[in-house]
Amino acid sequence: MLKVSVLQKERIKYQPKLPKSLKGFPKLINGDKTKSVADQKDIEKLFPNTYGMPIISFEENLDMSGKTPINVGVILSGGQAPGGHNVISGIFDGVKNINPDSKLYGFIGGPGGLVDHKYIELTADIIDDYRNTGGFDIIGSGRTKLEEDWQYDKGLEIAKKLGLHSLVIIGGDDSNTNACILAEYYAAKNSGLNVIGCPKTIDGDLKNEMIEASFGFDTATKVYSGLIGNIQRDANSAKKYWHFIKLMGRSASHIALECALKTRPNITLISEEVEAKQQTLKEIVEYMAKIVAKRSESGSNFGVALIPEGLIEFIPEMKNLISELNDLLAHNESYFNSLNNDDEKFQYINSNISDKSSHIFNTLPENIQMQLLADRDPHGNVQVSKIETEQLLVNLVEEKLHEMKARGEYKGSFSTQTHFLGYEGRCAAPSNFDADYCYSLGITASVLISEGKTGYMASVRNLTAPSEEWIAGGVPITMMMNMEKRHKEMKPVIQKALVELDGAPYNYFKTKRKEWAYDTNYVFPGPIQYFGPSEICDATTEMLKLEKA
Ligand code: FBP
Repeated sequence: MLKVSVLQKERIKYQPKLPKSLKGFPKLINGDKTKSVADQKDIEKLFPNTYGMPIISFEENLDMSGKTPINVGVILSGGQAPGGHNVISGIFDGVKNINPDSKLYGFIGGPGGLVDHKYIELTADIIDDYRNTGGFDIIGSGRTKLEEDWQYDKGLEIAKKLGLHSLVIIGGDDSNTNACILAEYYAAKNSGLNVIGCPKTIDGDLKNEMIEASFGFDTATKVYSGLIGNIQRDANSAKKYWHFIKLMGRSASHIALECALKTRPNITLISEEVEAKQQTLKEIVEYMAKIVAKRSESGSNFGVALIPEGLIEFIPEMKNLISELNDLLAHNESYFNSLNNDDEKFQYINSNISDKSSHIFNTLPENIQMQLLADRDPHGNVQVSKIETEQLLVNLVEEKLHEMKARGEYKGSFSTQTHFLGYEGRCAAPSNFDADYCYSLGITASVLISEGKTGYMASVRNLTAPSEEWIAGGVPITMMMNMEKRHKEMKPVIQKALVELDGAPYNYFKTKRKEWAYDTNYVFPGPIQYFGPSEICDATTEMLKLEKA
């Protein structure tokens, strides 16, 4: 039994608000046939059974008669994101509503639980303790990549044993790519096991025309912005530190951009812009040092800089280096790990990457070199959360300011603090928006399941309108796919949504950033509010508001 705080007790009673079409039992409306965002021929060939399906939307219809019980298995995949428990409670309530004899099983510890046959039946007693709570601890999560037939077959074995009609995979772009591959595999085998995906990730990079937001982004950015606001207030009170804050977001800079829009710090780096402008590390450092120096002219030897976690991979020279390291280590990781000491490891790296990358590698401080060589995630990516980009930038900006001082271009003082905001927000109690959105996604998934759909992602749109008017339905996952090179091979994957440099949120930020850099314009958003007026408690992200304006 979980220990429950007073807030949590009250929060458990919260009844998530649902769109009209999900009240009662929705009727399915088939839209137009779909095609993938790119590489249509390749994707169609790889997904003959699940390609081209229509978009589905729901309409109100209260007829619930004659529905047979359904058994469902659910998997939480990848990094935690606020609201996961509400997706699960939505699925649970949805399948029980369809028929009280329906059963929901949770696979333990992520996709690995499916392969290893580790599961629990989720009953009302369990579910009720987790409603509107943060975290994924109801069944745990994991990053095991499902990529081999024997894994899919082990999944089918347990699904048959439990009489499952459907699996729901709650995950980000990689996990939903997996869901799509599984759906195709099981459809090709005529196995009767369907697969539905749900869009999760605090990174906000699983989004497109039909998926307006991944869940967890709203809560996580509210938590980070509350903390950034507190740091800004401290900076503005003490007036003695520059705070360099790295923010999670493995690849895209959505989190940094959203937090900047909410808090107006002095500097926000946007990785996508760095890449588009082909900015070098040196240029980024010069840009930051210039702002530090300019603020010091008016006596402001303090400030706040936001640094997206994924930045390092977007700096062109670093991108090449990391990609070469990823390829090298993907095929030779065990040999590399068997080398005796750091000298041998550095020698091995230097003799197996290009001269240009080797040169860059050798200009980096040793701690960053080691972090770049640390274990890859199961998808073969460098773990950017472990790279101290914030400290690297502090050191380089400091060096630059020394040079400027020597030339008489800078007279201020530069004292720093570094922070990394990531894990602080991933398991926070979901905001009202995420609580409502996730519960709606869960109910949506249950309807798609009861209608025997496979290869679909649950979708809830029109998210800046009151929740009553949200539009629920399903989107074929193949529609979001394209072919990308992963470790020298072309693979079908869901296209990652990066910050759009011609999009409204970035454009608004661009018009404001100079003013925010030199003056002190901080906003202090404070903590998430769960109880109170709707305009405070139910509001969603600045990015969605700007995108939909
Ligand atoms: P998902 O894409 O799985 O949602 O995870 C995103 C993330 O939170 C990133 O922001 C971060 O880089 C990464 O997970 C950290 O992973 P881990 O939890 O394995 O340290």
